[in-house]
Amino acid sequence: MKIKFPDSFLWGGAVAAHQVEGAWDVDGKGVSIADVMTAGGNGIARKITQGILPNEYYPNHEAIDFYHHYQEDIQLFKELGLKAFRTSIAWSRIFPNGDEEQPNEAGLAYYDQLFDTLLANGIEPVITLSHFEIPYHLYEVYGGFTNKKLIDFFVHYAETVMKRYKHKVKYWMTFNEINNQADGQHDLHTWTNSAVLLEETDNKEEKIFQAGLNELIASAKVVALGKKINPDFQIGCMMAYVPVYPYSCHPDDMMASVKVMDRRFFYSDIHVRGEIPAYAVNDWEKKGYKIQYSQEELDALKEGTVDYVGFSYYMSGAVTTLPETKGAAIPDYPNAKMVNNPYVQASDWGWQIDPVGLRYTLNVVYERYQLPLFIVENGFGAYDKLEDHQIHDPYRIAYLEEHIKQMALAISEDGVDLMGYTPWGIIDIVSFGSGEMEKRYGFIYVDKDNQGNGSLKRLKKDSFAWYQGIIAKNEVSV
Ligand code: P53
Repeated sequence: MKIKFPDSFLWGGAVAAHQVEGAWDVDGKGVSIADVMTAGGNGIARKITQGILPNEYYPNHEAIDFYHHYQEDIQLFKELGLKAFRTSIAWSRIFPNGDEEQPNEAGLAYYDQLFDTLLANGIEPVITLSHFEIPYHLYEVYGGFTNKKLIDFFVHYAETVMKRYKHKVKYWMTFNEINNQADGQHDLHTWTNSAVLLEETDNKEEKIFQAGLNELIASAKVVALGKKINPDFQIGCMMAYVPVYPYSCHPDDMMASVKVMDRRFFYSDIHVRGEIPAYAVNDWEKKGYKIQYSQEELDALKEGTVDYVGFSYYMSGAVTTLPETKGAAIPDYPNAKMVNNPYVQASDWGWQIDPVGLRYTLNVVYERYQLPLFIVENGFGAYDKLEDHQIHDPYRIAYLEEHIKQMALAISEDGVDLMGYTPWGIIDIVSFGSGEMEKRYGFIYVDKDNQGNGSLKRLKKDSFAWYQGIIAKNEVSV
């Protein structure tokens, strides 16, 4: 059967400023938390250094130099037929330290030109305010988002850009994948979500709940303010949804999956409902956590609920309590562990490929919130081979096609209200998790390797023409 997408469906592509722009110290930009992350590798963690060290390689400093290539890149996006392009504003281009009163005009002017170029080519900008790019100074001086001062700094930054681009940008998101930090154990996520580095002696979970709640308060304030700046703004949250299935039908496995999922839903529950969920309040009380919030902040949460739920979807997971299975421990649920799902395959980076999990997620989230949904990231990171100036990437086409089919089924069979789809890394970019260039997602290849060598030349992959066809037809066969 053929399924048609709504005429208004936003087919697009997504990136983040720090993963594409480069020009890390150009036109007055300050150092961001992404600028002190070295290159890791497949299975090798990136290092977070104290300041910029002379003998380290920082892949985001140049990235794919989108800062100077955006004109030609946008021509390729236009040729693809994109209706929307999701990127972020690098906070430290606008406020180099994050705590200034006055913004940096050169940074503001850059995004004027970027948005003007997109609009002139019929492409709607979809903008994330904080995509792992907090000014480094806000870590050095204030210790990141565990400090309530960052709420005001973020609101000031958001107000500045929302006023400046009020006639250019309609779709906004506040904090990218705010729930990555949910388990609080990994430096990578507490750092990139919150500019926080925890000590072994810290109660990691308590601190990361505090940072997350502060971000949720900041986000709600920005939603309310944004609506005053322009009532037509659509302001959403941005979640990483990784559905975690019960590995078996043992009732304890089912319960473990609910618990693990709630820990990640915590963030969108607040974004959407404007209140701290009972399961969290109960948990904090039992553990004796002293999470700080005032009545004024609770009112702000209520007043600034989001218009839509934006999310990324790459993979699913599974959890079990069965003693005979091996898996990774979950700090909060001593009897449960994360295990591989024997029914799905994984990518070269171990990400489990599960298109039906996307339909499942669309259903569960739509039922939970009854708000429009927007898939703002989905894609397949893979090693591509350049042969004779061509890149044949049938694996990427297969991954995306299967996910798009499930998305179509969620719309037509399940009645889900889906605004659009902006696959991740429309053009090859620096991987967030590993810092590699060779974990590629793009429909457009960029000639650059993991060590930073290459001409930065752009080249269309096979997936380019395939995606162009999907957008032009605006329908799929399932
Ligand atoms: P890379 C975990 C689960 C799902 C998405 O990731 C995630 C993560 C974090 O590792 O991150 C998002 O580049 C993120 C992007 C990122 C993209 O997924 O590690 O929003 O910035 O590039 C893909 O393969």
